[in-house]
Amino acid sequence: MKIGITCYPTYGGSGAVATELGIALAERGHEIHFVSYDQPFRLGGFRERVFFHEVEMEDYPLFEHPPYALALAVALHDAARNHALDLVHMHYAIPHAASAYLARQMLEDQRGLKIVTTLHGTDITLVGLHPSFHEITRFSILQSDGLTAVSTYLRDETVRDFSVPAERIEVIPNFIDVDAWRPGLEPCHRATLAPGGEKIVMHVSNFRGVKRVPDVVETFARLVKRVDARLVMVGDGPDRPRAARRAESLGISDKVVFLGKHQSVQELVACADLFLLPSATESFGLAALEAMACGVPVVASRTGGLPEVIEDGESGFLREVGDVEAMADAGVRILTDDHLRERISNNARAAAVERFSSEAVVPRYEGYYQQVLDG
Ligand code: GMT
Repeated sequence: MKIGITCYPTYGGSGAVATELGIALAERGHEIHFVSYDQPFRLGGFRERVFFHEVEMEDYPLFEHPPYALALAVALHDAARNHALDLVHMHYAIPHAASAYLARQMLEDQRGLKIVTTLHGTDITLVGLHPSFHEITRFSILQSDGLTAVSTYLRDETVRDFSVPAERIEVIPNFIDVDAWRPGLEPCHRATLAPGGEKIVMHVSNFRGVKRVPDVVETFARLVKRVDARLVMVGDGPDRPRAARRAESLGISDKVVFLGKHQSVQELVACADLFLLPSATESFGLAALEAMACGVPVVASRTGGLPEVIEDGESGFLREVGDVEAMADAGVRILTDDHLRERISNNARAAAVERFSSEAVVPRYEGYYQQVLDG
């Protein structure tokens, strides 16, 4: 198949999954054309059958907000026409699904280009609900020939809030390259991150409000009273200063390090003893899966699609949103009971390999594409 893929190319789970999907599909013989405003961050060097088309944006003084959705539609149209694409796969509905719709309308043979849209999270649960986006989101997802959601939770939210028939949405979970994300990755930076041999507690995110980053600090503050540990914060975003101030006011700044954004996050995650993800909501929680694949036990919120990824007490721990006491208790148990830590670690890795590996999930996308192409 010849497949166009559009995603947000910078840091973020939807872009990571879209890029890994493109790479895996190219390895399976398909021709992949990424269409975006920048090269996806996980694409790396040259790969056979993988092409990148940059969306050209004209900067004009009249445009306080340059019309990216239109420029993307033109780039998708060009890619589809010049490379005879069979389908385009849009990751994150806004504005990608609408741009794909426009691109298809512009083609002479409109029936020749199929559109698959994957719903990732806040395109449905937050941004898409806003009155300025709701109708166009609903319209464009209904115009897609295929729709996937990364969890049953997200499918159900879409059915409820956008009146999309459930049978129109295929649930295909996120996946991970379990060879790239694995326990014991070298180089391990443990000696640098915890020079005194402390336990390493980690959080990785874009530090937006939905991640409840201050809860990471609050949880750690309770935990570090009982276990010698350091908190390693990876990523950046609007709530980083708040989290740093909270660490300061709790008197634990010397035990917390903010590393900022990193390209090779797996090298860091594999060093961790515990991963915290206390989000207000997650449609899936790719960061949790990344930790699990590295055999790192996760303590996360019982919210959204996270219970579909983590089995409480078996492959990690789930606690109520905002219950930092309970999260700290679970974290202490993991860090002080070697037997428990090993069991959770093994189960987490096994779940990643068995249910969420590229090998398990990518063929489901292939099968779904074929179903869409067959009409
Ligand atoms: O929806 C977002 O907030 C952005 C998006 C992203 O690009 O990282 O995150 C969502 O998609 C990820 C990949 O499918 C999921 O793992 C995240 O859980 C989801 N975020 C939310 O639902 C808040």
